Amino acid sequence: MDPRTPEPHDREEDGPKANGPEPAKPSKPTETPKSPPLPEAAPPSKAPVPTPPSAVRPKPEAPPNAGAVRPTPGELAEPQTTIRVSRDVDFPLSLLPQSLRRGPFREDAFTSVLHEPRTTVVVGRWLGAALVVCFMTGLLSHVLQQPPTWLRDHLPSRPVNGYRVTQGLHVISGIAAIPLLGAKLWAVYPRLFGHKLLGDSHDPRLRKSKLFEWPPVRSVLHALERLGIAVLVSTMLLELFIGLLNILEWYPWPFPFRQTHFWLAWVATGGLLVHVAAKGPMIAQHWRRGSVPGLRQRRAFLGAVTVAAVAVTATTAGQTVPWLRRLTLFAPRRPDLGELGLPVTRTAAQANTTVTPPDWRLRIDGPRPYELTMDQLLALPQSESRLPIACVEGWSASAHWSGVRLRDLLARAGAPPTARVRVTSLEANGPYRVMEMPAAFAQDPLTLLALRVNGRVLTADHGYPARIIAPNRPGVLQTKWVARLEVI
Ligand SMILES: Nc1nc2c(c(=O)[nH]1)N[C@H]1C(S)=C(S)[C@@H](COP(=O)(O)O)O[C@H]1N2
Ligand SMILES: [Mo]
Repeated sequence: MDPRTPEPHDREEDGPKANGPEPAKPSKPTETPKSPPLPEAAPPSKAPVPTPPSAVRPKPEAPPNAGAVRPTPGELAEPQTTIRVSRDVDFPLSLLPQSLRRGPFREDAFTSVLHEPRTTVVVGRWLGAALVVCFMTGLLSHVLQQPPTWLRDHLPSRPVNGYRVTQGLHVISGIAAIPLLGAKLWAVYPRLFGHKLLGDSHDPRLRKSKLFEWPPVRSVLHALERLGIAVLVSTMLLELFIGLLNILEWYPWPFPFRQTHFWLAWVATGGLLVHVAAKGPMIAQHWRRGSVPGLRQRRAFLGAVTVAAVAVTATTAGQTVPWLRRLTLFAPRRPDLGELGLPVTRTAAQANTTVTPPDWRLRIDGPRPYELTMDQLLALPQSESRLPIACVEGWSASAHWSGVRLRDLLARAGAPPTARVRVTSLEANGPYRVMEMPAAFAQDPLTLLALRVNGRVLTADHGYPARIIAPNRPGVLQTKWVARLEVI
């Protein structure tokens, strides 16, 4: 978005229609001095404080609609709420040597009235909500995928769709956060060049606590604040970026995704908490509508941001929300398309399990180890479960599975009901070759060593000869091509 787009005549209550066609009238310059102050009105026109000529950049023309604004009584009484009045307070850049005031460092480099606190607070609230959901659901996913020892035996296998819902929310809120973060950064980025946001220095509390932005670092505290923002913005961008690439199954980096994503989340969330605390007074001041005049552009901008966030969400959420499937435009997968009505993350060809060894037997190790051929497995009582595969990448799909209850197989090996189980795949290597399952999942009557899905024998891609399917589990733990179960 071009920060310069909203022209002076396009601000406040009067739209471009009222002012656009207006021919340049000679009366305009004379109107200027008595005009009520506008956001970013040229300070010389107001000039409550005499300023050294060197600090004043001559403005070629006054705002064209200066006389057309209909300020509310409140605005008249407190005109400073929306403008930069006295440059010694509002323009720390006056401390910047004149020779350096170029490009974004120019006083009038940012013309949009939307670089103001109320806009940043509203977008920040949405962004904050998305990030909180994303962080909490991400933690849950992490814990379910790799539980710490102390928690391992307390994880529930219900609700059946638990992981499906939380991971769906994780990816949905993460995707929605991208346009929201973009909008937030756009609203505040003049700060990067030392500009203050319009209006944010008019609260006496804030004015006192504000530090000048030039020189770039004025004190240790200021250095820390700026460093904090730098860490927050960079980790947040990186986090959302690698998360997005992950759902596209693209890993163009040398570091391990999951651990990096996990630790970046903590750093970013820590940075966010510090940021919210530091901006507390400003956030509180602008939390409610009416803290600054309502701007038509703000409403339009927030509307556009909402549309963008809803659009990216609606066109990707179909990968997990069945009734949004028809809108699926940008999601990497349509879960209902694919062999047996289920997508495939890692194919048999990739895992080199296309051909099952002719002497394949399921081996169950425990107090009374034994082996079963496929015929013997099929001769055991078969159970049915309707369970989803919920991939960490955000897609999920429910399917109808049938096979032998895992707990029956384990009991036959003499496993106590509190035993955990280690499952090993035929795959020679791969990050999900070996999986461990806590007792609560192993004992759940819905957990199967599945042999069939959606009425047909498993295909190689879906895990033939046998695979695990369990409720409330991340997809990566629904091990395919099972060779061995071990009571542990
Ligand atoms: N042995 C093995 N099992 C595996 C995987 C794997 O790479 N190896 N991938 C898992 C992942 S990431 C998912 S999402 C599900 C997908 O199951 P599907 O391919 O049958 O849809 O299988 C899981 N089972
Ligand atoms: Mo997955």
